[in-house]
Amino acid sequence: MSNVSELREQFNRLDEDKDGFITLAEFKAYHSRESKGNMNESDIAKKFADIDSDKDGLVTFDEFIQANKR
Ligand SMILES: [Ca+2]
Ligand SMILES: [Ca+2]
Repeated sequence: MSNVSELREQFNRLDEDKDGFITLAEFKAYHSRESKGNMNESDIAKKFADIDSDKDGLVTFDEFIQANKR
């Protein structure tokens, strides 16, 4: 179980331009780096859509926390 400060750190790593939102492009860049090519684009997009609960194409810190609570 991650605590909020760990999640914040992880969120900041994903949010490369530090605008407070994770875009699909940032999410893809992170996961293709981290998985070293083991995750394909559609898996990553699916995971992103799952976290983006209001489907506005941006993951906020709130959505990120909710997704990690499940
Ligand atoms: Ca961003
Ligand atoms: Ca969203």
